[in-house]
Amino acid sequence: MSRDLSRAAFARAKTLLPGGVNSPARAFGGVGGEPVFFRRAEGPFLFDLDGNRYLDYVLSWGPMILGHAHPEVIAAVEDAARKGTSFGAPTEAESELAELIIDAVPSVEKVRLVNSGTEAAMSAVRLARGFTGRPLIVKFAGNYHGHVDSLLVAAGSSAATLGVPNSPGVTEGAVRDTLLLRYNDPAGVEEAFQRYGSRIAGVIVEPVAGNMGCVVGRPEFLSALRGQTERHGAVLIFDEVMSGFRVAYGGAQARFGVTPDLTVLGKIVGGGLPLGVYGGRREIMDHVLPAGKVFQAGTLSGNPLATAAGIATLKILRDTDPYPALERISQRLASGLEAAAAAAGVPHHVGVCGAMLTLFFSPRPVTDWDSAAACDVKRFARYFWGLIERGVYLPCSQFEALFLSAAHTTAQIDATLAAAGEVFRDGALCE
Ligand code: KE4
Repeated sequence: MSRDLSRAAFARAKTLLPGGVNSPARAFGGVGGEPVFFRRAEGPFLFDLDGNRYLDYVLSWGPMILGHAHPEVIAAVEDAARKGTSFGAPTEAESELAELIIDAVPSVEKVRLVNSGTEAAMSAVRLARGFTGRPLIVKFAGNYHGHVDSLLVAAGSSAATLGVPNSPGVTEGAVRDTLLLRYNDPAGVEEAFQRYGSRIAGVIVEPVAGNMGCVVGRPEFLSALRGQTERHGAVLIFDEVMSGFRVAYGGAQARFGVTPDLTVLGKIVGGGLPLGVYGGRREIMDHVLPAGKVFQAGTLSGNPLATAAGIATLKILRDTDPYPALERISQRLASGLEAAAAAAGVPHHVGVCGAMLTLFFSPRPVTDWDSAAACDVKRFARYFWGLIERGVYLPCSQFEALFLSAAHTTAQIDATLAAAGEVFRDGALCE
C-alpha cells in the first residue's frame, strides 16, 4: 500500500504539533513506522489520504460503536449546529441526555456533563475527596483514567505504596495521596484498606480494563472493592469511559451486577463528539457546585453538538439492542485469532468482554499490568503491520483494546481472520 500522502502530511504535522499528533496514542510509538492520516470514515471503514480503505477496529478508541458517520447521528449534529453551536446557558438537550444515562446506568441518579473522560475522572476524584473529607485515592497499575496529574503514577517500590510520578511535570505532591495497587488482587485491596482505610476517599478502577490491553476485572476483585469501600466509607468509582455502553448498554456494572457509588463515562456517550460524564448517587452528586461546594465548571460542558450526538447514539443503542450481535462477532473474532495463533505455534492469550478484545502475545494469561508488560511487543508490531498492509486497522499498541461496531459484518470478521491467518503463516510472527 502506498501511503505517500500520509507521509507528507506527517512531515508537515511534525513541524506544527509535538510528535505530529494531538494525542500520543495515535503516534504509532508502540509499533514503529509513521501514522496513517485519514480523510474520511464510513460504517466500519476508514479511508486514508492515499485512497486506501481499512476495516477499522480502533473506532476512534471506542466511541464509534454504531460505525462511522451513522446517518441519524450526523443528521442530529447538523440539525443542532444550524441552531447555534454553544450558548453557555442551560438547554433541554442536557436533561434529555442525562435522563438516558440515568435510565441506562445502574449507579447513576444524577450526572454532570463535561468535555472528556479525563475531565470526568478528575472531577469524580475531587468529588470523592470533597464528599468524604479524606485525602487518599486508590488506583491500579495498568489502569488509565486520562491525564489527571494525581492519577499519572507509576508503581512504587512495593505492592501497596504511595505512587511516584510517571510523567515530568507531575510533582511528588500531586501523587503523594495516590495509592497504587495491583489489578485483580483482592488480597492487596484488603491489605490497603487495613493499613489506610480511614484515610481512603475513594477507589477508581476500570471494571473492564482496556488500557493494558483488554483485561477483565474478576468477580472476586470487584466484589472485594465493593465490600471494602462500603466497610470503610470510601467512594467506589467505576471508570467506564471505555466499557460504558460497550460491554452492555448499562456498562460493566450492569453486566457484572456490581454497583459503584460514582461512574465515569466518555467515548460512546458523546457519539464521537467531545463529551465526558461523571454521575452516581444523588447524595454524593449534590455536593457538586452549585448544589454543594465541590467546584467544577466548563465553558463547553453539555454543549448542543455533543449532546445531540450523544442522545442520537444512546437512543439507537437503546432501541436497536445491538449487543447480542456484537457479542457474537466479538467471540467469532476472538476464537478465530486464538485458532490462527495456535496453528502457527505462537504463544498467545485473548482477553475479551463484549465488543472489546485484545490478542496478547503472551505464553500465560494476562490478568494485570505485570503480566501484560511481559508480552512480546515486537511480535505484536509485526502482527500490526502485517494486518495494516492487508487493510485491517488495529490499535497501534499491545496495551490497547480493539473495538467492534454494529456496522461490522460476519463476512468482514472472516476476512480479518483470513488476513490474520496469512500474517501468522508468513512466518514473520513465528521467529
Ligand atoms: P479522554 O480524556 O481521552 O476522553 O478519556 C480518558 C480515559 C479515561 N478512562 C479510560 C478508561 C480511558 O480509556 C480513557 C482514554 N482512552 C484512551 C485509549 N486507551 C484514549 C486514546 C487517546 O488518549 O488518544
